[in-house]
Amino acid sequence: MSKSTAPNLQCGAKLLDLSSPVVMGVLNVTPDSFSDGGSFVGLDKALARAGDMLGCGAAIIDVGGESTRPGAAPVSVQEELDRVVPVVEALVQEFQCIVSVDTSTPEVMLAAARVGAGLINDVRALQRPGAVEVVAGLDLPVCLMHMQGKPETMQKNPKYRSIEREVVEFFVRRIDACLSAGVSRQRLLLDPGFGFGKTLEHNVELLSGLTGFLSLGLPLLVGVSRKTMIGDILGKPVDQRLHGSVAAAVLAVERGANIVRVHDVLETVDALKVVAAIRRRQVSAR
Ligand code: 8Y7
Repeated sequence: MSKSTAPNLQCGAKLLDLSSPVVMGVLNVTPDSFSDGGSFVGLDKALARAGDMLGCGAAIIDVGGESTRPGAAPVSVQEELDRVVPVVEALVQEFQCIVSVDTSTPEVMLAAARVGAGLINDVRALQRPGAVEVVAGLDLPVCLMHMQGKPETMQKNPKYRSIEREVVEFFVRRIDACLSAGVSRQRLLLDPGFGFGKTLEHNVELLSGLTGFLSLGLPLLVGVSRKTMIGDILGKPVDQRLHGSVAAAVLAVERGANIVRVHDVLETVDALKVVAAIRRRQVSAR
């Protein structure tokens, strides 16, 4: 078992306790989101969905307005702002939770921070022009995710000499870029980016060897929920990947993940409560 050594994370005005693993609930606000068909585009629906996930025990709501699914239509800065910022603002006002913004766009990072976002989740690890500078001017943590290639083409024959080594090398480069720009180490989280320029074998190797990333000394975020890797293992479509996703989340936490990004909050929170009870070697109903 890997014991978490992650400290608390200051997320703007709120403190995220990472002494035990927490669940981040996915809130897509795209019209083309693959697993919820864009059914949460309206503000009311987004708030209701977030409220459900918080009631089920999510600690963070991750709001995303850009689909990174291969072949997804690109979104303009203005459109992303229009989709994301009102939802972030409403969530911050309505709920006592940490709102994460899933974006690579500096303008969206800035606008979301201004309305109270507590975390930046960037699948491009602040590589868009201006992103690292904008984050340096904010006081928020940021998740640096690994991706090989670009969303449009990343699943066309991804190749690595050694995936674990290459992902670590990427993390080291991006951590250095952040430190150079004035983003302190205490603000960084890492994510190997399951499914982002990776075959099934690559994903399995990464999850199996997740403890290898702990040596970087930063909190780990993992997103495997409903992904193709689960579907490929099971031979099942996206609406039948719940149990496989929960199993993968449990294994990620057991290997040291501090945050798991999921669609199915209730089921994942229950599974992690059982994990926590076994870790404490005591059982208590709560
Ligand atoms: C991840 C993510 C997605 C992930 C982090 C999906 C936005 C695809 N996946 N962010 N975003 N990690 N940090 O299937 O694995 O949810 S979008």
